[in-house]
Amino acid sequence: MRIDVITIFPDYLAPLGLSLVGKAREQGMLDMRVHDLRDFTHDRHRTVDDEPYGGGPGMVMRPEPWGEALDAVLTEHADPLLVIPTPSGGPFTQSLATAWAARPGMVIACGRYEGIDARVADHYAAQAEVVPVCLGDYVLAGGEVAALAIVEAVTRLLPGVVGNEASIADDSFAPGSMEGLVEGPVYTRPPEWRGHAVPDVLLSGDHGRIAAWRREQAERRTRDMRPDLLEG
Ligand code: 6GU
Repeated sequence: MRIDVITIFPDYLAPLGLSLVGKAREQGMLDMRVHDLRDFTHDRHRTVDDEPYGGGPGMVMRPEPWGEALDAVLTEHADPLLVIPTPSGGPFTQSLATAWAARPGMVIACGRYEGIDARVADHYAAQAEVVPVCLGDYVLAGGEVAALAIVEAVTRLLPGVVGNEASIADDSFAPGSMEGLVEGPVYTRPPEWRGHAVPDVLLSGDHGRIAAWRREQAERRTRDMRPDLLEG
């Protein structure tokens, strides 16, 4: 899979050289390239933003550098997908991650939170699938942290990236796992730590009882932490 990230803070994406994503890149399963938006400016100050038309606080990203960067990068993609992290996007979910992992690639356009001139998304909708996405109900200073999350969520679903394929099928939010529930608690050795014992059932060897217990724990945890998932 090919992923291009365009940002004014290329160093923000450095963690994508580490761990699972870094390994996927080394092994050739992921071709990820980070581009500095300022390389697509032409003025002495490498300007990327300006005051909002209509007034108001903050700055808006000018369309010209985005146009030059996206013209250069999107043409490298066969079936172009343009992802725009923004607090005004639709929710980024496991089902989007799964759909995107099956595509040849994507371009992620990181703006500052006041946003990119809206004509950019409109313009590229004629030649790409343009998807504004949001991670959750809070405001980040820019799209870079969201790009990290999106790249990691998608990359770990690529065939051969996570060692244990079963651990993907079992994910909270994975379709079919414990449908619509978050995972309950997990334990490893030692059987007792600082006076806290591992629940007996997990040491029983009775796979039926263990599965039933895990299901009940997942339901309890979902009720406590994510009651929103139980509606409907
Ligand atoms: Cl995707 N972008 C920004 N700037 N803030 C966010 C977000 C994205 N998701 C949650 N907060």
